[in-house]
Amino acid sequence: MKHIILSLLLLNVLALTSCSVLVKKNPSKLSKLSSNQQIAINQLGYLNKSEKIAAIPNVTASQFDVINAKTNKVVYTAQLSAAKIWTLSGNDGHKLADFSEVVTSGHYFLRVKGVADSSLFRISDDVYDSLSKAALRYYYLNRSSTPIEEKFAGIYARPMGHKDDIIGYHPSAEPRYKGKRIDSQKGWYDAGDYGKYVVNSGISTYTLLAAFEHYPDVYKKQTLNIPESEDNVPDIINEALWNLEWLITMQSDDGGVYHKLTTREWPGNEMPHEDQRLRLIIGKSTAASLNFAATLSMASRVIEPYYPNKSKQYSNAAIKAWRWALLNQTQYYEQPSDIKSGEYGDHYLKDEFAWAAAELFITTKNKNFYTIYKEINIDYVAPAWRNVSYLSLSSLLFKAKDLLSKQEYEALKIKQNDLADIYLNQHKSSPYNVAMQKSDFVWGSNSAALNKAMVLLQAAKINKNNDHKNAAHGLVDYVLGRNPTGYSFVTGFGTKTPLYPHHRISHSDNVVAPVPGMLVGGPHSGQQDNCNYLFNEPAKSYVDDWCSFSTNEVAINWNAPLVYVLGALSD
Ligand code: 9MR
Repeated sequence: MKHIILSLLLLNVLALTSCSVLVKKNPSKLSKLSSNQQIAINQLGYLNKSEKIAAIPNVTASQFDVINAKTNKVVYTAQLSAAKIWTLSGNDGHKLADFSEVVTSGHYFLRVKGVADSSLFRISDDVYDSLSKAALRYYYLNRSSTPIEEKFAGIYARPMGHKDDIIGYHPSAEPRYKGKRIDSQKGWYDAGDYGKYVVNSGISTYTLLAAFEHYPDVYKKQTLNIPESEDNVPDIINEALWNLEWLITMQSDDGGVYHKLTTREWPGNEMPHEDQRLRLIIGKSTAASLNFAATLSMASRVIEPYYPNKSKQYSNAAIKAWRWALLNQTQYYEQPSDIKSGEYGDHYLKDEFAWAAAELFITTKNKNFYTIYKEINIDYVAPAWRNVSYLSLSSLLFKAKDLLSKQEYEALKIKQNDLADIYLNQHKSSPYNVAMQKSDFVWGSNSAALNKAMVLLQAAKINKNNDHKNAAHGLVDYVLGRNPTGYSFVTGFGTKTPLYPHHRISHSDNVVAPVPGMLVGGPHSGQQDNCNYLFNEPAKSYVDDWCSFSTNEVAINWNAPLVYVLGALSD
């Protein structure tokens, strides 16, 4: 019952009606997941022409029906697959139902003898539209240094948190600035905490801007109802700019870039405006400088038509950061003993050097950067905050065709296709039809899924290969409900969604429903928190509880591939 009420509330929330609100959240009550007895579908629905798969509990029945919910008539009947076991989710087994042949828009459900009907789902080419907006609006709702206004945020309005105009320097950042203060406003909160971290901000901002750079028509049409929506700049760029304007403040006058801006300890479980602890600029690192160089360089070319002066400022700043990194190649971030906030430490920076070199090459057109890039000679895997090698490949394929010889360009294309093929093979050989391997069930596994989907969709676009698109769909289905937990992992989107994410704002805002459009980290076999997990299998090691920062937190670098993938699918 509570679930139905919450779903209705969420509908209101999404429509931004200001219904009077509500009661303080109760602490989470764990309930044994019963997904093994339920049909698992993509709870948002399926695009008209996409592959359509559902996972059925291991019943004896051998066929399934697709039923039109309006007419109650069976529109499609087919054989279930043989029983399969995905060991990453246990040994109960399941069967797959493939109803890709149903392409007519409408509301449907699945019926299989021996198990409850599936929940309703839609087939339509707009099934992802509202999520695509909400996933981007998450960034607005998590802005620092500004009040979040009711006319844009409805029930999620809140007073300004962290003006960040008087920030101290930790000795690890700039000893010569002891006692000085810096203005470091704007930016997004990283995750469930209120820190701002350059390394993670970089990849997140890049991914949003890449969505625009690769699919401009999708985002030129999209309005998000954010304060800048009335101007003539696409909203995704305006949103990215909020963080870029913070990032630019993190550069020291010598060109190096500070690692992060946080409090010494984690903030309390309180709203942003209630967190009055002193915030500090902490560390200066090669990783942050390179990440900054890559992101600002890329941003400079994307915003150029809209903000020419800023564009110039960003590209100069990027070059300055690159030069500093060349002179300080191993200034790794080491967490000072008095600091408890997130570390984002990384001692392997070949990929960061390569990414920055590639972006500087594309933006400045100076081929020396490409020579450096080639000399670094990196391997590519789906991106993550710690491994950004693939971002260079992606940018070069989309933006450097005219700057490279045919041979050079083709060589990059093959590398990209090879990587996409690895994920395609994982998809095809997976008993669950999803390209998720044991090693993907890390902290933030849902972003591992969506970053793989991004690689696959780029391959599909570049090589016009529909198989790659299907494999990407498999991963999107997985995140939105066709998985062994039965959750759609995005707050407010699906029939069973996280209600208690590790997100301080949602935890303390007195609104029952969490901020919508946030992707939670997802199953993580490490179980690196002290929560009560009901399952140990990697694909089921998830708990919808505030305490689970290692499976139920949200983060800007996790939502970014969600934004990208949904945009790419609507292209
Ligand atoms: O996403 C990060 C993950 O890869 C690390 O394993 C984890 C532990 O160091 O930290 C994650 O990032 C967190 C960051 O340190 C602080 N803000 C919240 C981030 C998401 O949990």
